[in-house]
Amino acid sequence: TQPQPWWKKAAVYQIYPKSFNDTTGNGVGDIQGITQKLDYLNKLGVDVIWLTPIYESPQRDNGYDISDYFSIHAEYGTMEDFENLLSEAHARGIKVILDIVINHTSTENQWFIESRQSKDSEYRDFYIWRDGKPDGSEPTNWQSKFGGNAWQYDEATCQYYLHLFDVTQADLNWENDAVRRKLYDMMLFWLDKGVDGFRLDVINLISKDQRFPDDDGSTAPGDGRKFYTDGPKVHDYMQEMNREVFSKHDIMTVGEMSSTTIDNCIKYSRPDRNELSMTFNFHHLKVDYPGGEKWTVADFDFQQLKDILSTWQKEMHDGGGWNALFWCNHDQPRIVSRYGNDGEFHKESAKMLATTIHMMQGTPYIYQGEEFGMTNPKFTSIDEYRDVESINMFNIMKEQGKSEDEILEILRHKSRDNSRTPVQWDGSENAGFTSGQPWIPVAKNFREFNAEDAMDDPSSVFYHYQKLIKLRKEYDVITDGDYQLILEDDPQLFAYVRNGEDEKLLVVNNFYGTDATFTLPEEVDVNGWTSDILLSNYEDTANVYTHMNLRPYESVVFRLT
Ligand code: TEU
Repeated sequence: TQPQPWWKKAAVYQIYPKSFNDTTGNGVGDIQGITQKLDYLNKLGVDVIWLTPIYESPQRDNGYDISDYFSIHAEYGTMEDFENLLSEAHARGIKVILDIVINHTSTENQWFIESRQSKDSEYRDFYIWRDGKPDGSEPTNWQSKFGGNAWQYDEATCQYYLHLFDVTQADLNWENDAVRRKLYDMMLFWLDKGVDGFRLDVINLISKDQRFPDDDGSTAPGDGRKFYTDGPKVHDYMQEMNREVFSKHDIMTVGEMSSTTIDNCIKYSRPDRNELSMTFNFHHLKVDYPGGEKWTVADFDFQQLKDILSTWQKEMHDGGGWNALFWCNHDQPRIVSRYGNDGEFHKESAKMLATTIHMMQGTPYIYQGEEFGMTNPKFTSIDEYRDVESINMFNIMKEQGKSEDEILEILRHKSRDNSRTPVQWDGSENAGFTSGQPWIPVAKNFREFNAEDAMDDPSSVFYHYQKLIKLRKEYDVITDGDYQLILEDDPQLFAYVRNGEDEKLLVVNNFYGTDATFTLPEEVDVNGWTSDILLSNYEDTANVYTHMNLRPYESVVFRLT
């Protein structure tokens, strides 16, 4: 049998450099700021750090709009700073993976600048150019994910280019061999420097249906997703990329999969298909989108959450795929403010949520600040927002006739900026993030929740994450066991069993701020087994796994042998 790949027992920490740690006083985080915090990350126990894009970029979408794949964005530092970070991380046994954005580039990228100049440019076919419809309107009715039509007319050549995201993020033409070759060479350049893998941005959108049809609107008006999500050639491209790039190094790769399916994720991540190590999907983070609508305020649907996570656990396991496990990233509101409680039960609920996801099968990801329970900032004015999507949606909702108060309430729950406020390192000015003016306001609760206080408190959320990371290394059942949801219909409990060779884990989580009772169902056959408590978020949880009275947000992990 093959040895297990190292990333199956790893925990990954996501860094959004802009908001992580500023050493120069310009209000923007930087690479040296990351290097300074490596000891902190080492203490947490993470094995890998993932940096969201650090390449040269006009920063319309905070680096997801790359203008030069081969250089470092000047505000973040220099190539030397990056090489130094890499060697300092490696010296501590921490691997570094880069975010690679290859569905699109910035329109300031040299390739696009040349492409737009003339129809004869040698770079013309690097992007997706089309004539308008006979009446001059856009080639298709597809909507951009950031609002508005996904095609932009360009006067120089009287054609439209496709941009699934912002108008400054032009989609690359993956049908063109030369594009793919250039991108593979670029990835090899970073691997040669010693990076340990990639997070691939919206990688399941790269293959477009070349007929470019209009969407009939059956899912949502102008929803073009079915014509480019997990598109016709995407698995061929992944296999080619694996052959040309990944297979040459011992690395991990994680694909960000927008609106994907389990079948596709099994294909992307099953080892014998030689595509990716694992996949991110977002279905469990859409259970507060009633009728698929993100831009509205709604409670999360707890039954749906259990159902989605459990289905993915089971089917990815049975199909031989591998999940990335996560609650938070730079596009999602903070989980403790969302499915937890950021008031009275902050600590309990933050720990409970962590346990729920970390005891599942897959590789867990922790987003900066999550490890001590950072919350949504609850901004009260549009002037505090920076995100291009939030600002676009603010304007669109205003045009639709919503009141400003209503829109601000929606943004307080749904904006991507909820997770992009500076990391709260301590209780000093600007939360210790910068000595200057932060590029986005610091959340007002930084004196209440910060890393320094968490480090000083043995019962903090930080040490709970530290334990979870350690448990994964100690107990193979976390990595290998199968998954069984129990008490499926319980309105308050998310309970499951992980079945290993000769050990089991019983994980019981109360998702609400009121008491709940748990009775072990008969289907879990553990007669005569003994139990240990591996982890709990209350100090005095009794070691009785057959029947329990759970307190608000109580969460317990029993190991049965
Ligand atoms: O996000 C892709 C994506 O589909 C989303 O999570 C998106 O942000 C969301 O649907 C908007 O509501 C990735 C990056 O993570 C994101 O930050 C970038 O803006 C986007 O790709 C474009 O590169």
